[in-house]
Amino acid sequence: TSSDSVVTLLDYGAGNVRSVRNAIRHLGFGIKDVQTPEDILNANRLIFPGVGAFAAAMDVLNKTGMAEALCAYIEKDRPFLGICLGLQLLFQSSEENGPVNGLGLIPGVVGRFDSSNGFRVPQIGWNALQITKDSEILDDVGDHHVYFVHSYRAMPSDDNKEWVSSTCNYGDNFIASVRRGNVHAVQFHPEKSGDVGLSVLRRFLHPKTNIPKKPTEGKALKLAKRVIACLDVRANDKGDLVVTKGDQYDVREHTKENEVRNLGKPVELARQYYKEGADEISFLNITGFRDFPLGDLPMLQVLRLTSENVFVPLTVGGGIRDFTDANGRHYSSLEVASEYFRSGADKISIGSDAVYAAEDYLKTGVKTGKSSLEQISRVYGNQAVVVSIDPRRVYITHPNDVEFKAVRVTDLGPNGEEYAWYQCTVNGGREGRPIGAYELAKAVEDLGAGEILLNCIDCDGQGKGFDMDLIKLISDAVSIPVIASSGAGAVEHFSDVFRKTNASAALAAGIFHRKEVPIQSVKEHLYKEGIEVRI
Ligand code: 1PR
Repeated sequence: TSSDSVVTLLDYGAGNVRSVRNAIRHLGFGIKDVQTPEDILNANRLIFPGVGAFAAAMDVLNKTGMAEALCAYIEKDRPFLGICLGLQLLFQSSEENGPVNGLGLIPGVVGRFDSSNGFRVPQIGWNALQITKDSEILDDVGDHHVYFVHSYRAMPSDDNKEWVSSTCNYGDNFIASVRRGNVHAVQFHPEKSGDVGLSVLRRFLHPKTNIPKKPTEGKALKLAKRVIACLDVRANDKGDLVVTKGDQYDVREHTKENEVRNLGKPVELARQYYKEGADEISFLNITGFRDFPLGDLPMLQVLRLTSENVFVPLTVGGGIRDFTDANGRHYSSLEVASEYFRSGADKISIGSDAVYAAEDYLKTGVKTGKSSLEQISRVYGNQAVVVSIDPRRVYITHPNDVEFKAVRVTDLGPNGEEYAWYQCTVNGGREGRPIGAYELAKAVEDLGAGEILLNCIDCDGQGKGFDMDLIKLISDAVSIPVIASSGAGAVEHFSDVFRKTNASAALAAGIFHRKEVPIQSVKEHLYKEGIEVRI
């Protein structure tokens, strides 16, 4: 490789930059990792994908002498691309666990989004840019959505207007990208923004080639509702990892052999859904509660292979908890999660273990900081931690019959009951717990969850639509994003859930696997209905 086709990457080891690496390689470039400050000064082209928390990142940069080298490199107008925290660190300071000083190259303070005006924090999802000056690398973005995931943002002002190249609206009008000469930085994730994102990286890597602009259909205006494809994964009886799908969580065929239903191969299906326009892919290792996930190397391999050419966010769940193996070796849930992140996951999802953590928290009122949820969100940020809830509907005649939050149901119960509460379960729906979905959702938000994946055992695989009563209850109760799941059977179910509830995303499995309703049709339907989606 000639030095022209090598890009220098500043990875200080705080999180998953695997997807940035994969995207660079996908575009035909080699990678040289920064080991010393001199590597920064000698770079031809430098990419800085900031991950983790602002203070921790500045600490590393200061201690290693990289902060000084970065400032010198940027002051010399050398080709630079900062991503996410890699944009924020260019500013004077941040309020994240602070105030903490940044590199001080751009005037302004990075502050937290205000959730009091009804916007959910973190901002997770595909949003639109207002391009304020020519930035070259954004030439293909135009009217398309790009993927953001963050709780902090920098604001445009008179002092930094010479830098700002685009803004984005999410309650506030915040800085989405900056550019001065050869120095670029973006708040969104080009490596997770599909084809449009890859073109941002391509234009940075090949600045002088005249790549024609891509035509755009539709116009991105605001945060889009996400459509997520979910792959429930487990080993079948032969030991092969397959995508399966249950009816109310029962994944076995009702035949004499009683085999695990096999709907395809995880890596292939994920790729296909990415190409068809899925905004995100989730893998749920549905037997992770009993099999230790790090013993389950195939799942890590699935993530590694998928992230090589799927450039939208990947979530993985199943079995994230502390574990002691047969040899007495103890693994913390944080180690398990770290292994998932290193293998290409952007978010991890916790089911059973979050239920136990919430039960303890509600009992004692004390945040111990020791639960998986708390530990992982402290290290990787709230936006990286999803809590998956698996509730089952329990009908009651009167809301005061239980100590948990009940709702008046749209469809009466089998004995004419007018109310129901939603009982949380663990171990793939096998065991009911003394906590409701409402109580759980509020508790895990307190404990640091950044998003909720809301399933419903009654609706799973039924194709009769989402449980609106449940989704409304939960999406109104918390201020983090809620993903509606279970029961999608037709495109109208998606428009329904977005009209009638405050869900930020809708997830489906069966209809995609059985090719009954392609993702593209869901998107087209939502678009026609005037619901903002990424086309
Ligand atoms: O408890 O941390 O080990 O996590 C286990 C994870 O596996 C949880 O997220 C739990 O939801 C999931 N899980 C466990 N057992 C099953 C099962 O089906 N037997 N799958 C299971 C749950 C529901 C969704 C499904 C939607 C949409 N999955 O994944 O994809 O209901 O389906 P549909 O569109 O076909 O209706 P832990």
